[in-house]
Amino acid sequence: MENVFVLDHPLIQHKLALIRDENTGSKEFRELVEEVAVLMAYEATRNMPLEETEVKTPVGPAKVKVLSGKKMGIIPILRAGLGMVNGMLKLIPAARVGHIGLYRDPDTLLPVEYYCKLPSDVSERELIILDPMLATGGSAAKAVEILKEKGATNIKLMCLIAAPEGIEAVHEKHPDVEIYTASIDEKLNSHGYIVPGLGDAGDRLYGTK
Ligand code: U5P
Repeated sequence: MENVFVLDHPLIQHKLALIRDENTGSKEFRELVEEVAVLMAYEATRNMPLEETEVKTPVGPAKVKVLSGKKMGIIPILRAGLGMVNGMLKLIPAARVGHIGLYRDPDTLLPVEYYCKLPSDVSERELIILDPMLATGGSAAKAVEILKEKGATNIKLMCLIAAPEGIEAVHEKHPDVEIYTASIDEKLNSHGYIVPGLGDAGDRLYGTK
């Protein structure tokens, strides 16, 4: 599949197994989601551009490579996306964080924006949208649309688990968006939940139901 990257690092897969387990409580669930986000950030930043410079070690000058100062933005979709923010920031501390709040209209089933606060220079940043679950893809596609309306051209999407339907829905409208996921699951059920998935990510993170 083009522009879809399944991150199959053993640590990511092991932690995802624990995250899926219904016996994993909220405290552990939150910790694991944060840890997986660190590992996924490591994988998704593999192609960040470097530039050469020089530092002086105690022994002498050394030619070194440093990040070429590409500006990053992390965009969690409220509320489940919040669970991945701190993990991402551990590896990319200089990233700005923008928040997009979406809910699903019960009649039309379409995502409706209720909150949006983004860095002012979002069009110059490399953006990573966070939502643990890419289910119907409605939320993610809407978030991409909001960011593109503000001039963003470089957008990635990071989720723990994706449904084939969600990947298709996002790429139908936005084939340029790279999708990073730890697993592509079987399907959606009639309620829009990913099967087997992990349940409702927001509820499991925050202990609501
Ligand atoms: N969601 C879950 N678990 C699922 C499916 C969806 O928590 O099995 C959440 C996602 O985190 C997302 C929202 O924020 O429901 C709607 O997803 P989507 O159908 O717009 O992709």
